[in-house]
Amino acid sequence: MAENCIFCRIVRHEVPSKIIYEDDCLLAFHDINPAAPVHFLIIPKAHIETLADTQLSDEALLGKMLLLAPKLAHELGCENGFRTVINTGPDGGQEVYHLHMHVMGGPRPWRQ
Ligand code: DGP
Repeated sequence: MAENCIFCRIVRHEVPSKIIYEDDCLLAFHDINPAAPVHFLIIPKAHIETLADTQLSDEALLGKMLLLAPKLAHELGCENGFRTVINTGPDGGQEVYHLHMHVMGGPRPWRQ
């Protein structure tokens, strides 16, 4: 856990968020600035800064993140598909340095 990381603070329930899903290793919550009618983030509870920092030992965690995306997208009504995005590093446009997967869906057009 990183003391001042906004997503670690959401994991600790210190900062309010609209939580969709929580288990022992993952948290999913609605993005504060949605780019699509459905836009949520899936994060590991552990503070991993970027996808580029993951190790072979994170294989199961990354698999769980990917498997959770279609399950939650379906539950939130994304019947016609969805987009998954993991921004990584400055050139990837990453703003929050706690690994997160964007899941976006719903009727188009979207903002992005
Ligand atoms: P990026 O690092 O560019 O992949 O995107 C970070 C996303 O995190 C951005 O879409 C907005 C979202 N976000 C940033 N701060 C908060 C917050 O405090 N609460 C929520 N729910 N989302 C946040």
